[in-house]
Amino acid sequence: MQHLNRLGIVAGAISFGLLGSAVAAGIEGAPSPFDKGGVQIALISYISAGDFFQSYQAGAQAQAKQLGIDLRVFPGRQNAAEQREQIQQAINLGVKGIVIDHGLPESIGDIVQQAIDAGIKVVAFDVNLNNPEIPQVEQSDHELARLALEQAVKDNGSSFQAGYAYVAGFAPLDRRNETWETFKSKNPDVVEKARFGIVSDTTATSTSDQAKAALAANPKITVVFAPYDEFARGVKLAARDLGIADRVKIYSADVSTADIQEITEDGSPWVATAATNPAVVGAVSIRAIALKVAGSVVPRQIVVKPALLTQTALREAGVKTIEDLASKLPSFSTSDAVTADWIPAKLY
Ligand code: SR1
Repeated sequence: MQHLNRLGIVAGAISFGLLGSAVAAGIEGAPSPFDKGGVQIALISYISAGDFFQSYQAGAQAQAKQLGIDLRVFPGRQNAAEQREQIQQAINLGVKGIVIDHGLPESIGDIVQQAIDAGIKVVAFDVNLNNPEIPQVEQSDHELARLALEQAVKDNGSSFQAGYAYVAGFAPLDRRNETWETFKSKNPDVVEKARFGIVSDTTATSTSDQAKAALAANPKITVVFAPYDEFARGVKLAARDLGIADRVKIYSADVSTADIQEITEDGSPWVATAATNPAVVGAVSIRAIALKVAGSVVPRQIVVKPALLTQTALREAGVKTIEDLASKLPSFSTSDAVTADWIPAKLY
């Protein structure tokens, strides 16, 4: 009966969108259970659309493979109920650890607690579950926003009308928003004239529609702070459609090969972004959960530091892809967060 139940659960997991898994051998000299290999870990995302999250997942998969982890990847599809269901599936599968990648704390807090009560280790990336048992990986969002805004002042001075893309409720956007609020209070001649943004499975195009209306209604906006690459993509589209790409400058977060192409193309209004390498953040998340499962002490807050990437610097260095960036900026391809001598940490 138990066997039948288990089969039923696995079939359910597949129908709810389990993406895949890879099993590898154990690591000699690693602590249990990594000495044997095939340790089941679930990566459960809230957002599965967009370059950042695809690259994050690829980095997580690469690091999992190096650790002999059988990684079960559940794509969230921006659906809180589905993410909750997937956490339940992971509990039923009997995984040793779960990485929760984004999400809405109010819809998953209790089910995550059930996982912990069942002895499953949990690590969160960019979702505040307010639980001392759960380390949180983040990209130093305050610093990331500060880097982008300092560049905005360097380029435009400290007196300008601004547009701002923001959706409340996502931990990284909320942290970046704190920096934006502080920045405005320190720079009273920076006036936020319009605020917009949508997080959905079509974030860029939906945000673009809103940005278009905001920019058309506020023709004196010269700077847009759009601290998520899908937002920046949407604002860029809007500026192009309105024919104002030459008088608006966009400052963002995140980077991908597609973003680099959009930033460096002729006449692009997207002039700077502050970013980590999302693949490295994915790898760090897997290392954190591996250390938790191995019984090691893991810090409560795990930070991957961002770098500022300007249009000028990318063009001058001839950077066309994330791989170019990683080879020209070695700190971009690695992080020394949560490592151990038994963990291979080189992704490239
Ligand atoms: C809706 S939250 C989007 C952000 O999550 C990650 O932290 C990325 O940096 C992205 O900007």
